[in-house]
Amino acid sequence: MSVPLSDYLQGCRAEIESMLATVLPSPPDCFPPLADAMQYSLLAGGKRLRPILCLASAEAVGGDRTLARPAACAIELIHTYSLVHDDLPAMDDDTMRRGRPTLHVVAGEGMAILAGDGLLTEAFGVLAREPASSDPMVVARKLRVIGVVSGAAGVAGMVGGQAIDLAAVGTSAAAASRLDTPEALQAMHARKTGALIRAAAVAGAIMGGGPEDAIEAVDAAATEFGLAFQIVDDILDVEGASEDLGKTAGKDAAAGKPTYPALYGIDRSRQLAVECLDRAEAALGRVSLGGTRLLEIGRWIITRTN
Ligand code: GRG
Repeated sequence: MSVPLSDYLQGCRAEIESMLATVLPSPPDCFPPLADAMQYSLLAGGKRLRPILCLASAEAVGGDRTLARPAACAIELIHTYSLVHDDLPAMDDDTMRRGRPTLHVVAGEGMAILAGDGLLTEAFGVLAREPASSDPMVVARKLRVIGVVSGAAGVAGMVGGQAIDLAAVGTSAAAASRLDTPEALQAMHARKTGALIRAAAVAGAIMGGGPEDAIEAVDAAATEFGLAFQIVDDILDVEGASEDLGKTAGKDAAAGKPTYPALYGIDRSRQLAVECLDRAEAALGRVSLGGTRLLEIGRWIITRTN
């Protein structure tokens, strides 16, 4: 009998938190203020959705989740860097994240930029080094995961999505109109938020040694999870309270950003998120794998309140 989802999430989080606490270089290898800045953002909580998805995907394909743990943590480092940079005055200019003042508020903009750079770079060091093994099979999986993660984090993924989003913010009608169709909005989010969520699941399935059809099914399901995550994020920006979210609520509307609730209304947006889950279920059902936990995580994504 499998454990309830809440216990499962708690177990994954404990595993991830203990690795995150030791994964970054510390003094004397790292300049102390830089080490403090990286730790400040990395160890500030957060749902740890991406690493959990990574571990659960390794298990869903019948693999050992400990092999996926370094990739899970590396992806959380990359996610944290993206939040630090996104919060900068030059981007979203936010003062609250994960229930704390944002890094640039406490450490200054320069140090926040460097901490983000450090988190991103160290993530690839972790992916290359761990799990430490000379087994050619493990080495080949690690190399493939490095390709998947760099693709998702880079210009064809998160960085590219952020650039498209940034270019659509402005006073000109031309800028605003760049994201005002459902297709354009979805394509931007698939890169900006979806790509890393997808990469987390695919990395787990690869490290877990899944067969190709299982990796593809996990990829298809995680693509739906990524979209559902963004739809719910937009809904929470309208309905959530800043204290629950740990970040400033209502920013999208205040900035006049195109969002799912703005395009479809709240009820239809909720329905769209449920439809993502249905498609994820269908994708996982096409191959025989232990996808039940992944679907539970999908349900958590659409019912979450922060
Ligand atoms: C700066 C290159 C660069 C990219 C930034 C993802 C992103 C790209 C910025 C984040 C902006 C944002 C708030 C997007 C909404 C979706 C999102 C990624 C929310 C934060 O992720 P959660 O909810 O955060 O998983 P926690 O704190 O729980 O890890």
